[in-house]
Amino acid sequence: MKKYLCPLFLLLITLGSTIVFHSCTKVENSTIDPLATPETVKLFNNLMEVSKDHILFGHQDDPAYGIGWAYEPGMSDCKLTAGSYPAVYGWELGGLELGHKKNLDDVPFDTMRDLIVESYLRGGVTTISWHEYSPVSGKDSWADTKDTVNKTVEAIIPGGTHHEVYKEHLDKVAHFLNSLKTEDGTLVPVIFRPLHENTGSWFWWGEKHCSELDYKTLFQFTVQYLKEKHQLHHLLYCYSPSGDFNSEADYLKRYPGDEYVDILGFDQYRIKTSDKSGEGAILRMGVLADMATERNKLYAFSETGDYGLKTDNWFTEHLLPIINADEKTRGIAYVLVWRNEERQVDHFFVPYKGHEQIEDFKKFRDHKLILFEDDLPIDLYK
Ligand code: BMA
Repeated sequence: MKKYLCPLFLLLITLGSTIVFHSCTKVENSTIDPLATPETVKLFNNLMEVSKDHILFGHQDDPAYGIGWAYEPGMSDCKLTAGSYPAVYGWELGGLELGHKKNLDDVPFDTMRDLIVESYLRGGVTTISWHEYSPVSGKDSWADTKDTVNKTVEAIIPGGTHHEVYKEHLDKVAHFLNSLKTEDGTLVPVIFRPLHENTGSWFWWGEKHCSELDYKTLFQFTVQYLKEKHQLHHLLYCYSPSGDFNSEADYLKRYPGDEYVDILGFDQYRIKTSDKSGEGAILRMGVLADMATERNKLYAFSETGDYGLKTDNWFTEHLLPIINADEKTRGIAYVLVWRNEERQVDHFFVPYKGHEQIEDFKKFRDHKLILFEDDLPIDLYK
């Protein structure tokens, strides 16, 4: 290639994957977006590489608040107990689509943005979920899902009565995602995980509330709209149903398709080595490993946790043996536990200052398989 072309950042499309030339370095782009930013492509490729030997550890809302503190710069329950920030940070958008200044868990979006940029500059990874309020009823994700069939999905896909409202919600999400920039204008890559736990029926996009086809249409529309209408090219998409599938065929039922997913995930709580839940999680990671390998994708344990850490040594005697069970489980890119919320009983998932399981959590971090932010062996964005 001629030298003068290098700074122009050329894109060449080959059979299914893209080669990106950035500062004269050839980089394979295997994400679903041929226009993915260099940092996003690097993140994907580096996670592919790092996940051969390691699993990144993640925590929801980690630097925002914990048990006994909130919004204090530099704080983190992971840092206070295990000695480092987590390598992956989970964030949540619910409420943004209604124009709220804070999300449904009271996290101000302006603070979230700052914390996301700061963690990116330290080398951490951002993943974002979205408990969207129904574009039809305006009620939260869980409303009208128990003894009734919630028809939101069919109303918001193209041609539906509330499609325009859904687009307005997505416009707000796109605007926020597009604001995640460093001072020099670099967009922070985000693992976006919309419409999660869809094979349960506790959210309006759950299994009971929409057909397989309508769910897939909604997921596909969401990706296309953000990518094409909003030209967002710093997203990796994660599909993460609930931990209730037992085979590839099960997983594929509502899977939106290889063109729409970068990371195959699943959510499963309360896993233990001592009962069937652990075996189930191992089996699921195996299913994802095979599917991901065949498709050249990443796979992740997108949410897990032991509510209120009631199980002794949960990190080293349950989570670790499960994710360390075999070659396939060890190939997951990251495992993320949920938030430390003191306003709910038993709603914390990593130990906090003074908690009895700190030693166990430190031992977990010390295992060579596990990476917190300070343990990352390479810059994931270079
Ligand atoms: C759930 C709980 C809720 C929260 C929601 C979105 O698992 O933590 O309290 O509102 O996630 O973060």
